[in-house]
Amino acid sequence: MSPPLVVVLNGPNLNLLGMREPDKYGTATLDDVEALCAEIAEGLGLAIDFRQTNGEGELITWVQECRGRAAGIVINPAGYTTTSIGLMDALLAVDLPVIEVHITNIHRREEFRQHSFVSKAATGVIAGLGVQGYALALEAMAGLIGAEDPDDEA
Ligand code: DHK
Repeated sequence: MSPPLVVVLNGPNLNLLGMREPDKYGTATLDDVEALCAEIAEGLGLAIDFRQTNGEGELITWVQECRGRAAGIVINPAGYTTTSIGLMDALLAVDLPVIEVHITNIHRREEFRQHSFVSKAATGVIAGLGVQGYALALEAMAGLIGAEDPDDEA
């Protein structure tokens, strides 16, 4: 049986990770985050499809395409967290477990970052743990979708 697919989506400006405000977002690049996710996913018996876009419409289309294809979605919506009702609606429409990740603790930051439309569609939210939040999200997702650990005896 093929491993369950978790789609890991990244919103605007996350392509700049590593050089973007490293005091807040750290020095890991998005390629580093993808490598971390791939390693964790393999250990959990998950397949991942890891993507980034700066476009709101593209992000919404990718969410829609998860229906019937993916077992769950991990998403860092970045700047669209606080603005995109369309993204929230797409996440509600696909009816899959959704884990929202923020590298920074948005609740300690400016007030305008603190209200998330995406949280209305999220099963859970991880914020403030740096890029390790992605690894934790995949671990939580494996539990939510009942993935089989490949190292476990049958
Ligand atoms: C990333 C962004 O790009 C910001 O727009 C959010 C989020 C915070 C993060 O912490 O990963 O406000």
